[in-house]
Amino acid sequence: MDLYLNDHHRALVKRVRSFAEDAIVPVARDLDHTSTFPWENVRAMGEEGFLGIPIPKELGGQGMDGLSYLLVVQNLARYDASHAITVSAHTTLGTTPILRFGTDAQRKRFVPPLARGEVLGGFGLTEPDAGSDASRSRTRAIREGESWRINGSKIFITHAGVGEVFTVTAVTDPERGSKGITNFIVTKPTTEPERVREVGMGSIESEGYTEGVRAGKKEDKMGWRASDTRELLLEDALVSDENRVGEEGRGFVNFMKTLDSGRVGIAALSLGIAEGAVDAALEYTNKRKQFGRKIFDFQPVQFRIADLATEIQAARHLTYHAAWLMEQGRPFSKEAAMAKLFASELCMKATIQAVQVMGGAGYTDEYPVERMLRDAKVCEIGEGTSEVQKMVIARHLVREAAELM
Ligand code: COS
Repeated sequence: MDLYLNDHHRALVKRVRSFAEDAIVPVARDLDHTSTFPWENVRAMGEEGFLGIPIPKELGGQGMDGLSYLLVVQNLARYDASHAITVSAHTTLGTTPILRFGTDAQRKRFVPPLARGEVLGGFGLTEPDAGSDASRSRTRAIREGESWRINGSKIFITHAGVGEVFTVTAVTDPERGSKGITNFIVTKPTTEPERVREVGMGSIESEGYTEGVRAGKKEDKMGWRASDTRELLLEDALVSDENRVGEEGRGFVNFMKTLDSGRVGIAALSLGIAEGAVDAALEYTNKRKQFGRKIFDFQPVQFRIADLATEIQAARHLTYHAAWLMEQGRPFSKEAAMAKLFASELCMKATIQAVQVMGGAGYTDEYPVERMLRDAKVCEIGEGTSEVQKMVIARHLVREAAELM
């Protein structure tokens, strides 16, 4: 009996882990070294349905619950975080803003190819002067008849190169601060059309691309190296009002709501990295002998691993609880921030400790833990730094205390 998982969830976990062992483990090290986007595996994940888990079946998705989606992200990250963030950024950031806040016409036009994994999506919030302080957006949208002319630059955007469909924020009324920000869908061709053709993925070319939208330089990152991160440039991009997502002025709040779900996804991804690190440490310390016995038989090693396993269990409860609240339609912003804060800091700690108990071997690329350590760091940064999560939690605490008075 499991408080959270039913038989469908368990079967899905088995399927994801088997996919990861067959398709990801043999290539993860190489993809990381060469910082190569895993097109073959992305296509295969689309065929498995992993790129549209929580999207309704009638829109091309799998119609599964939010926990199923988190289990996919968590169990991919147990083997390779780049694959996990590709699924997570595509689903929560790339697809759900259109699903949740778009019109019927936008949903029918953009969601099915995204949910079937034929094209990749992303979202554009962060800018050179608007990171943690996300409402400081400078990207400007000016109305021109039935269209909007958008100028600005979005940075650190997952899939800005490989992807085709993006929901971005732009200031439509500079006088109104966070209430003057609006969301728009913009489209662009992928930067790797030959690879897309080779693996047999699709394109939304027939829907037309937004003129003036292009990808900038690819980032050379410390971790998540097989995931695509670039600048997304909007240079006199002319976007029809039909591509406005939600009401004018609702863009910031809608992105904050999207980030609440995204943060539970990063918590699941972090949890997966921590589990992967402990898996590797357990296996190695039970094989390697020093001073005439297995490293695992030294009590300090057992204590480290026992502490990590306990914290992993705590992270699992925080993450699945946030997912349960989300599924029930209850407020979960505070719980999402708590799960993300705790799980991301845990995966950093777990990967450092896994490298330590594995000694020299852990520090080489012969084992996956050095990659996991590099992959862990960004979990404390992306979709809101640990400091932002603490701001969110503290603001909720103040509000809750005021309600009690
Ligand atoms: N859900 C719904 N509404 C929300 C919300 C949420 N999670 N968070 C904020 N809002 C609303 C607020 O209620 C407020 O509306 P009212 O003025 O009507 O009350 C409005 O949005 C502005 O909120 P707030 O004043 O809290 O905004 P701040 O500028 O102070 O910013 C933080 C708050 C720091 C939490 C926000 O900017 C943030 O999350 N920053 C990090 C961004 C981030 O994660 N970037 C990474 C992107 S990588 S994909």
